[in-house]
This record gives sequence, structure tokens and C-alpha cells, in this order.
Amino acid sequence: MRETANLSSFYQAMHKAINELRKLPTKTVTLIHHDDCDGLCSAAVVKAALEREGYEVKTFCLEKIYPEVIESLHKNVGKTIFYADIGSSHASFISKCNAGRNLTIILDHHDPTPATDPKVYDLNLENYGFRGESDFSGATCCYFFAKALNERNTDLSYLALVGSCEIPNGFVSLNKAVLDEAIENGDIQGEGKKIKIVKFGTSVGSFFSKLQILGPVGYYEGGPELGIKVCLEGVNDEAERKIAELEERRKKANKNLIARLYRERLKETDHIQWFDAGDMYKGMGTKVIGQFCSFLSYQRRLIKPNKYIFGIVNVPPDIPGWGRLEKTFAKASVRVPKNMQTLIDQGKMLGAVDLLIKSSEGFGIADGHQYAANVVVPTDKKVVLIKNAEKILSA
Ligand SMILES: [Mn+2]
Repeated sequence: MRETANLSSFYQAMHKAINELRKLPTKTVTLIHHDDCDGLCSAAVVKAALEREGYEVKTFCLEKIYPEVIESLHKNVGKTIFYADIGSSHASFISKCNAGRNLTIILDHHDPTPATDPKVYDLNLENYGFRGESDFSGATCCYFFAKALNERNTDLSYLALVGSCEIPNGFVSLNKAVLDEAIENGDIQGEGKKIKIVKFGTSVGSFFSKLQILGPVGYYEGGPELGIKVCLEGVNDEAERKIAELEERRKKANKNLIARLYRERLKETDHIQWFDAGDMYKGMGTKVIGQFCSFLSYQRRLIKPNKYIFGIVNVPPDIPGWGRLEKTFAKASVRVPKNMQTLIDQGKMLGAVDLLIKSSEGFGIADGHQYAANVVVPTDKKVVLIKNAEKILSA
């Protein structure tokens, strides 16, 4: 019963963090969260759970862990900071920035680095023997926190399931347990892909798709805030209109980019196929490039099945709710075509996130999973990144 043992040490750590939270006099919490559907669901779960306990929650949506942003958030003392569906990959860096100053609770499923500050609790279930690629999402992890905080919070289970739709293998392991529980409690109804959120009367899948547009595409225009509201209250007319408008804009940009790639083809090295979209997604969150690369990985007439896909886009310098970044950045998203995934699992090829961490060492902020990852680098390091990656893969 290895899993049981791991889960019990997870809950031990969870309760330790919650005890510390309850001991603190401050009732204000900063909640940093990711911008995609899972990030919005994660934020909604934590926000609702904390507000029910009388906390005031300020949400702050981040696409990436920008070092200067993290440094500024942790330089104060005595604050309570949550990270939802983001943060684990940089738990070491966050620990360094925090240096014992603020209670920091990370609820995430991305590949973790060790948290080295005792005030930083990384409650990622990857640290307890589960896989963030298949067994649980950020929202699932947040849901476990909500339930540990107060067992009445089981009504939020639907959000764990909506967030978990980003995991391609369906609901297994921890997610399967959440699904069973949600059905038993009557919060979710139905079977397979058609499962429904009872209180909203919408399918989990369509709810996921809408939030997957609202947060990432609408990042620079209040999409995340609206998205969290939608998570808790359902999709209203305002949200419906916004989603349609954002989707239209993205579709147009995708279409232009696909046409361009058919015309110019992707650039290639021995192990990499890549393109630079520049400002083609201007105004939209940079997550869209990852979503485009995922789509591209299935376009057999455009891509080689045996090379890593790199898609690059410019990052707007302004972080909503924070300010302007010092440098200008570009983001590279990496996707791995289907038949390379088995090779990665067998250890015969480097996983996407490992590749990006190595090839951007010293100048990039990389994170993600083994089949899908991204990195933000200073604009003038785009070419260096590709060169480094090729060098690593040729070695
Ligand atoms: Mn996630």
C-alpha cells in the first residue's frame, strides 16, 4: 500500500501548513495562480475555501514565475502567500526569495524543485509519489487543501474535475477518487465524457473549454478574474460574449500562422522543428502559443513525427496587476509528437521540460511536463536557446 503511505504523509504536511495558517493573525491572503483553466479552477477552489473561513483573498494571475515579480511579492514579512497550479517548478527559487519571511503554501502538479525554506510548504502530490501528468491536476491538489481546511468544501469537487480535463488520460488515480466522491455527493452526474456539473447544468468538458479561452486568451483584459467568477457562479451572458470574442480573435491568429507555416515551413535542425510567431498573437496571453503547438503536433502534413516542436512568441512587457517587466522576453513552447512520447517514457529521449531547463540554464525560466513545456527567455537569447537545445540533443 505504497500510495496510502504517501497520501498519509501528504495529509500530515497539509495539516501542518494549515495549522500554521490558522496561527497567524493576518486574515489577508495573496493567491498567485496560473492562467489556464486548471489555474482558474485552482484559484477558485482556494479562494472559496479561504473566504468561507473569513479570509480576504487577493488573486493575482501569473503566466510565468518571473523572478522580479516573485522577489517583489516575497520581500515583505508576515504575509500569507498561496500558489495555485504554479510555483512548484520554482519552489527552490521561491524559498530563496522568501527566506523565512512569509507563510507560503504551494498547491501544484508541475514537476517540482525542492522547497528549502521551512516556511514554504510545497504540497504538490508529486512529492508524495503521484504523477502530475496523469493522477491529479493543480485544481485537484487545491481541492485536497480545501477539504483539509473544512470537510464541508466537498461541494467544490467539480472544479477539481474541470481543471483535470487538461490531463489527457481521463480521470485516474486521485482524480478517479474525486470523481467517485463527486458523483456520490450528487455534484456531478453522468458517465464518461458526458459528465455534468449538476448545479450549472453544463458538461465538465464544455466548461473546461470555455475557461481555457477566458484565462489564457483574455489574460491581458481581465479574463482570469472573470474566469474565477465563472468557476464559482457559472457562465453568465457577459462571460459568454467575452469568450466568443476572444475565441474569434485567436482563431484568426491561428489561421494566419498555419497559413504562414504552410508557406514557409518550420525551420529545422537535426532534432528540432521550430518557428517564431513574433507578434502574431498580440494582445492575447502567451499560453496561446502552447495551445497552438499542441494543435500543430497533430498536423502530420506540417510536422516531422520525430522532432521536438518549438514555437516562439513575443511576451508583452506589462504584467496585469503588477507592472512592467525590466527586460523584454520571448516565450518558447515545446511539444513532443506522439510517437516520441514512448521514447521519453523509456528514458531514450530527453523530456520536454528537462530539455528546456538545460538549454536555458542561466537565462531562462522553464517549466512544464515531459511532453509539454515552455520557457521564457530574454528576446536576444532566442537563437541561443535553439542552438543549446540542439547541442544537448546531439550529444
Ligand atoms: Mn495545471
